[in-house]
Amino acid sequence: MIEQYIQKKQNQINDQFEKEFSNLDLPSHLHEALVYSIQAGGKRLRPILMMASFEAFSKDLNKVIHPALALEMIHTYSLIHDDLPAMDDDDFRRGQETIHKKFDEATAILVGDGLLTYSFQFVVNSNALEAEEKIYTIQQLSQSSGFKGMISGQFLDLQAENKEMNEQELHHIHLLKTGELIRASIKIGAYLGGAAPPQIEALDEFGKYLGLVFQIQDDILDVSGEMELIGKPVGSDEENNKSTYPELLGLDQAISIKEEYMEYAKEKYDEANIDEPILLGLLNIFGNRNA
Ligand code: GRG
Repeated sequence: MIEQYIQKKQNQINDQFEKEFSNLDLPSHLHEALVYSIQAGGKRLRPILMMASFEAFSKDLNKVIHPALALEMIHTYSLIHDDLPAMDDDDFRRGQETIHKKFDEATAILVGDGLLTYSFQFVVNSNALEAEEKIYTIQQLSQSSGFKGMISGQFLDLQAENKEMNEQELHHIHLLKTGELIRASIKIGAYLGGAAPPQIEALDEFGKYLGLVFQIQDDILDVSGEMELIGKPVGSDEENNKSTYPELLGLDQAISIKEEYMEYAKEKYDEANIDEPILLGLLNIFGNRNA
């Protein structure tokens, strides 16, 4: 049931992207790179969370579709820039060549910049949103992806490469780099759906911990995959230069922290007092996913 929900939302998101981007009047090389980046797939986790949070309070999807796509554009831009040689220098993403490999570096930078700015234009141009709703959405999107969120998270993460980090520092980086955008997706969805302020507050906390759970599970999957491949105990991979929970505390402790956060997120979900169980199902799926 939850798997069907995810599939349905992924289809809605992909169809809408196709509709919005296929006829954009852009220089052909830039357009090709933009379409390549947005059609590469990806789980569409953040827009799905925003839609699910919205649907806990309202069913008129017209209102949330543009903010949801805007959030996915910001996420896609962050991945494109993260893959650049100046950052993580990756050749593959989502099972295909990264934009700077397939096209060139300048195009990758510009597609990333374009996606970020277009995301805000997208929200502003939506016919389904009131002025106040546009301001709220843009405030949340810009804060979570900007200096107070993902940018500082990414900066601290790059700075910490090859350095020892303690649990508190790692928690802080996870919150900023991954957590804030996921948190914003839940918060925007609830607000646009018409949630009451105490419900938004409880779901904000739910989103914060869901983001942490997602990142820890990502690290757990990385380590388990690596260890399976090379048959070494956790923590012995000298080539891995980024700190993660499994590296810092060992796999068992990382799993128990993830489970503790999942419990806390569930408590906050209960506090929000909503009937719709989809968000809770998404927490379970993303916390226990194996890919
Ligand atoms: C360059 C400003 C800037 C920020 C980069 C998102 C990010 C910040 C870096 C990507 C590296 C990374 C592993 C981040 C952790 C968050 C994460 C697991 C991102 C991948 O998100 P998924 O799994 O990706 O939702 P898909 O491809 O499914 O969309």
